[in-house]
Order: sequence, then C-alpha cells, then structure tokens
Amino acid sequence: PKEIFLKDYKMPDYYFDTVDLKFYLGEEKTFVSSKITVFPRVEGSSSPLVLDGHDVKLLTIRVNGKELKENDYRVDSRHLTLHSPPGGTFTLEIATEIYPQKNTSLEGLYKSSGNFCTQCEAEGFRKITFYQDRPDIMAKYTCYIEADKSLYPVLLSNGNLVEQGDLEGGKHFAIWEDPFKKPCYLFALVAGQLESRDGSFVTRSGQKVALRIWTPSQDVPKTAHAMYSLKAAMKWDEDVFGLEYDLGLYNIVAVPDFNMGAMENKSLNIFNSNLVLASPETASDADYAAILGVVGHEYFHNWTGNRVTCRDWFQLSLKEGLTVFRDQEFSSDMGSRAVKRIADVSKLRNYQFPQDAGPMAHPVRPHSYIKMDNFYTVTVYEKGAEVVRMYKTLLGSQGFRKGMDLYFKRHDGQAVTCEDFFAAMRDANDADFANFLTWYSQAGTPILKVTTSYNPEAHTFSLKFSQDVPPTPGQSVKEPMFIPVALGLLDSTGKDMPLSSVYHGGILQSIAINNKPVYTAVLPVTKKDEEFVFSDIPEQPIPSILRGYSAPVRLETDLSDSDLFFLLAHDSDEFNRWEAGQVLARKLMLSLVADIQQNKQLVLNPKFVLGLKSILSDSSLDKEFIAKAITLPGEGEIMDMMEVADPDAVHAVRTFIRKQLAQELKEELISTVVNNRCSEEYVFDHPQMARRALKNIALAYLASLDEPEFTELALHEYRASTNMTEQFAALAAIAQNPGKTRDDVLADFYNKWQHDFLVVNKWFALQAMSDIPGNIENVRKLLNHPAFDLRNPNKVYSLIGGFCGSRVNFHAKDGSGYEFLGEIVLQLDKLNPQTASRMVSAFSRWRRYDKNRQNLAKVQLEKILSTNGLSENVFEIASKSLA
Ligand code: B3K
Ligand code: ZN
Repeated sequence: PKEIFLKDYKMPDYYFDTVDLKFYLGEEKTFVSSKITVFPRVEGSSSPLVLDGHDVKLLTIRVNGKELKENDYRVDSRHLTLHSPPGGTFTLEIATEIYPQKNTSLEGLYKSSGNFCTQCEAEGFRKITFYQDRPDIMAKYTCYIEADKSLYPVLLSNGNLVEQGDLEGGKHFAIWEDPFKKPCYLFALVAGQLESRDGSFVTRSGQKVALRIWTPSQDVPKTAHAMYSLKAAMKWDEDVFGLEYDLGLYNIVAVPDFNMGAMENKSLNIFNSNLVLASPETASDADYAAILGVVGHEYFHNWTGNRVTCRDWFQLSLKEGLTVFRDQEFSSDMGSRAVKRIADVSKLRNYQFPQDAGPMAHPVRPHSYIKMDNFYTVTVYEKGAEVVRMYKTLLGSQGFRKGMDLYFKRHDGQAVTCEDFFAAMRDANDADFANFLTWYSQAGTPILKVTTSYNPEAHTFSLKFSQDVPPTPGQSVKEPMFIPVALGLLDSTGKDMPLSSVYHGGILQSIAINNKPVYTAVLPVTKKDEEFVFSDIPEQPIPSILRGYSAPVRLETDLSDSDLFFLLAHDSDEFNRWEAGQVLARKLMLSLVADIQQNKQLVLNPKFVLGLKSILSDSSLDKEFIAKAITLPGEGEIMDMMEVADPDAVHAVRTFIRKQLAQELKEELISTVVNNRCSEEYVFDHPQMARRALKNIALAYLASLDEPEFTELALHEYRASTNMTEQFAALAAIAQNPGKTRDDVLADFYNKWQHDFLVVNKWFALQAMSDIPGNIENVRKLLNHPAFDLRNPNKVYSLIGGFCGSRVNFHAKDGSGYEFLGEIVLQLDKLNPQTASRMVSAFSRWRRYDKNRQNLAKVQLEKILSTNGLSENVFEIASKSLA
C-alpha cells in the first residue's frame, strides 16, 4: 500500500468545468455515462490525464465525440490514463458499468433495504465512474436517472429537479441540475420507495425553501424531530453567522445501511437512519440530542464544506473541525451551554486523548495517510473543533464573526487550506497569532503545568506556566504551542475578583475592557515557560484556571484538595465547577487503584462523599449539571493516567466508589428518583431532559447495590416508563447485576421491540458492553441472533463496538476478547473495510497493558496483518499499531 503525503500536493494538470452524468439503474448492473468538459490548467498543455476508477468496468471512451483506440489510453485496476489529450478544452465521454447490488463496502453506489443510494466522501466517486476524484476539482453537474418506476418511484440527486417523465417498459426518468460548482465527493443519488415529510422555510431574504425528509413510508411519523432540527439550524445559521440557504430545495434521506452518521451532499443529505428517526417511545434523549446536532452539522456544511471546500484531504479539519464547532455552538444555544461543554470535553478526553497518546496519533492536519477513510477521526473532528474554539476565545464573538465573514468573502466557491482560514481570522482582526499554527501540525496533547503564589505585601498573584508536548510517532521533538488560558480568581467568599492588569514579560498590561475590569481574563501562553503576575489582588485568591476548557491540554495545577472542594462549591464558571469535582475524583480513583494493587482495604474519603452530597441536594443547580457532577470519570480516562493500564483494578475501584456512594447517599438518591418522576407528555426540552438525566443516574447508583428493594424500584420504573429514555435507563440499571431479573427484563424488552431495528441495536449494545463476568459467551451467541447482521454497520457498532468498550471482558486475561475481535475483523474486512478498520482500532493501544495482555493482542494483530487480501484500511491501522 502506498502512503500519500501532504508535502507532495500538486495542482491538477486538468480541471473539469461541467459534468453530465446519466444513470441507468438495473437489477444486475447499472450503466453510467459521463460527459465532462475538460480544460488544461496550462493552456496548450497535453500531459497525460489520469482518472481514478475502482471496481468500474470501462465500456467506451470518447474525446470530442471520437472513440479512442486501445493505444490512446490505459486502464488498470485503479486508473484510466489518457496518454495525450488534445491540448485545449475538450469533451470527454466515458461509458461504464458497475454492480451496486454486490457492493457491500457501502461506498460508491450501493443498495440499502432495496433502495439505491451513494456515499462518495472521501474517495467513493471513483467507484461510480472514472474521474479525477479529488476535492480541488470543482464542476457543475447535471444528473439524469432512469429506473423502473414501480421499484424506484423516487429519483433524487443534487440541485433542482428540471424534468421528469415516464418511459416505455414501466420505466421513468428524472433530470437534476445543480447550479453550484462542487467536488465529486458531494455528489449524491437516491432511487427507491420512499415517502417524505414536507416542510418549508423562508430565508431572511424571503426565499422559500422546500424541506423534505425521505424514509420508507412507515417511518415518516418518526421524522418530526429531524424536521424541527433542520428548521432550527437554518434559523440559527442566519442569526449567528448571517448565512442563508442557497437553493429552493433541501432533501434528507434516511438509510439503514450507512458507514457513519450522515453525509452533507449538496442539497441531498444522506443520513444513517439512527440520526433521523425518533419518537419518544423508541428514541432516548441522547438520540434526540444527537439528531439535533447532526442535522445541524450537515446543514452547516452547506457553507463550511460545500460553498468553501477543502483543497485536499489533509485539510479535512478545515471543514470538519469548523463544522463540529458550529454544531456544538448550535446545540449549546438550543439547550444548556455548560452541560454541552461538559459533554464535549468528556468526549475529547475519553476518545481523542487516547488517540493522541497512541500509535495512530496525528496532527489535526495529518502529514500522510494510506487510506483517507482512516482519518475521519476524533482528532480531526473534535480536536479540530477545539482549535476553532480557541480562535473565538482569543478574538471574542465579534472578532470571530469578522473572521468568518472574511473567510467567505475571500473563498466562496473555492477549495482552500487551513492556512486560508487562519489568515482570514488573523487579517479580519489584525491579530497576532504567534505560533498558533502549530495546532495544525503537531500531534499529542500538550501538558500544561502551573504553579501559583500570592505575595501578601505586594498584593500580587503569580502564575508560572510550563508546557510540554509529548513525542508522537514521527514527531520526537515539539515546539511550544499557543495556549489561551481563561482564568478567574475567587475571593474567600467564592466571588470572582475584578481583574484589571497583569505583568507579562516585565510589562504591566491592561486587561480591562472599555476601562472596566474583567472577571475572566484570557492569558496567552506561547512559550515553554511563562509567568503572569496579577497586581492589585487584595487577598489570597483561589484560581479557576482554564475556564470553559479554553484549550485542549492536560492541565496540572498545584491546587490542594481543599481548593478543589472550594471551586466545586463556588466557581462561577460551571465547567470548572464540574472539573474541580472530576479532578478530585480522578485523584481519588488513582489512589484507590494503587491501594487495590497492593491488596489494601479500600476506603472512600468522606469529604468526597460530602462534596457530592451537597451538589446532589443543591436545588439551585441545574439538574443535568448535577447529573454530570455526580458521574465519575470513565475507566478509560483513569487508565490513561497510569503507567501500565490495569482494567481490572480500575473497574473494581469505579464499582467500589459507585456502590459506596449509593450506600451513603441512599436517602438522597431515593428521593431524587421519586421527586423526578413525571407524567407529562414527553418533550425534548432542557428542563425535562435534565429531570430525566438526574433521575436515571440516581436509579443507576441505587441499582448498583443489587438489593431487592432497588431491583424492585428499577423494575417499577421500567414498567411505568412511557418513553425510551426512562425505560432504557431502568433496563440498564437492572442489567448491571447478573441473575434472573436481568434475563427476564432483557427478554421482555426484546419481545416488545423486535420490530424496531434501532431499538434492537440498543439492546445489542447494552448486552455487549456489559461487565458481567464471562460475557464473551453471550456476545458470541448474539452474533448468531436472527436480528444480527455483519453487513449492517450499526449492528456491528452496537455488538462488536459495544463489546470492545467493556474494559473487563474485551481485555479478559485469557485473551478470549482479543481472539474474538481478531476473528471478526477478518470476516468483516471482506465485506466492509471501513467498518473493519474502525473495529481493529480497538487493538491500537495494546502497549498500554501488561506483558501478558500485550502478547495476546499482538498475536491477533500479527495474524490480521499476515492475512492475504487485507484491505488498505485495516492494513494501515494494524501496521501502525504494531510499529
Ligand atoms: N463528511 C461526512 C463524513 C464522511 C466520511 C467518509 N469516510 C460526515 C460529516 O462529517 O458531516
Ligand atoms: Zn462533517
């Protein structure tokens, strides 16, 4: 397999102006013809034109209407090369044949539940026809679709429908025209038996947009929330960024077989069903929130991704980091900002930090790849969003908006790079971003250490920062980064002190805004070692550092436990209030892990219990915030902080603390459950969701005690529930403990929901993730369950992905978990390399474990690598993991 490097980027020798596609959809094969206007970048040049093509059968090829002879071109398994094109503008006509019915990779054109659909990003268009499959080739498309009318009554593509009609032999056709230039990864086609929920939106300049969400007819009632989300997103982008939709039609199609969440194809988004379909009875609050976020995300791509796209795939974060940031902000504005921030940071810590510390660590803008699909990562997406957030932290809302405006003004209709975004932000604000660009080029999570001291005579408070970026594969030496540190100082009553000036580099600088002091200052830490000294600080403050998590770093402070308890009780920054509790919990968990490893008796610090108790009984707090604050850090987070990850010890400690808390806060938890029952009709709004979140976590704590009283309570909640959020939480609470009740309720749940494949996936995932001893047997059984199918990615993510998330069973000492995954990866790779490669990633951090586990995991990775016909996708992850 060939590695592709950013430094080797070359402009294309040829551009495409217009592309006319014709599809003749059939039951055995599909004919595709394309007619492209081609022009050389340098007028008169006639260097060879190389087109990409994969699993495409070439029928004929014409240049300016004349069929080419065999020695005018060359086809191999991946390319079609025209040796000497005419040397000016010409038309290229290519006729090909493809086999969507046999396409289990779910990229290119394939069938899902009887319907045709496409997925072209990143490099799937080459599975449809020969093309320069790269995002800097932007062209205007038309698309003619012909198919059997009764089998495929709905025919969709990008842009506007310009003509449709019936043909002989029970066939019909549709012609679509997209007035916007686009890269081929945004091309889409859908044909099938679908019905739509129709809505409309009037843009602020008065354009009417028809909105259609397409699904099989029985699912149309479940699209109301997706429609609500789409309208909310359209309005939000106008209000916050002044960005309007640009066509008269916006289609969303839900398909059950899809490799990832959704795809932002111009005016024809294609979604994984689980991110469209929802009803209170079948979808949880988390599903509703995910739908809101992803419908928003794909819509926001219309400007950040489609109108302005990426020059090459290394720039992926240009559109993804930015669009994730936009969807995070959208969800914040629609719900609770603090809770959303906590959820996003938890995701970063639990998934991106481990990636950044492992063999697949790569910068937000990777330097190389073998298979681009492997780089749709939490680093490119989530860390990329943090990078965008830092611009906003540094520039403020207005400055950030100015930068966005300039970005669109300069680059609308272009394929650009991360530097172009950086330059727009800088130029619009006349900003000095110093070494900020290293965020795009350096991998690894920076460690930021801070020591503080107060001088009571001088009334100054000093913060000394020192930063280190750990080495990562291919990058042993790192430069210091630009870390914006948002900071507040609390007085002894817990109130924020006014801040007006700070010494930095020996100079006293004002940080007041319009001559008014601020309560949160943003300190630009740009060097390896750097000191900031606040003046006019009348008493010893408690510092609240990195408010709102203003930079994606690991922060190490000299705060004492009592400082942390103080922040937990008083910080005006809700994120840092939560964080103080998490820091305490992480410390506590690590020390108990050490105890368990030394066979010591575990004892829970009573102060910690009291701290959580006061949070739990503080009625002035938001309920969802309380739910987050009493949730312990994940096992992965703790293992990440250990020299050698010990999944059994970490799991035992987390279980111990949970039970201990449940025991000691029993009364509070019971009243939390009882007082947060609610018989109102389900609404997706913050107060209701917060109430459910708090009730559900309290129930989970109580049920962890495995006492008949609480099993009864959970059963009661299970039976009384009228929505999936509470029903599933009760099921999960019961399923913590092995036994007959667990088995009965799991069976009951399946019987109730077997007709709904999305709910059945939840049922698979819950069992797969279970920590009950020896669960591997059950997971193997579920592989043969009639509802399971290795060809459907959602089912794979639920059952196989879920299993790999269980620290105890996946990492079982006997290697049974690793062996299982090894087998599955090889089976899956033959069907769907993208999904297989996601699954094999569960091995990537094998070196973090003890020698015994290392050996067992290594055997599986070696076995996978020695298999003939392995996909590039799996090869890349497996080989980099072993390197
Ligand atoms: N852009 C798509 C992801 C495509 C993944 C291709 N392997 C979804 C999104 O980020 O909006
Ligand atoms: Zn995206």
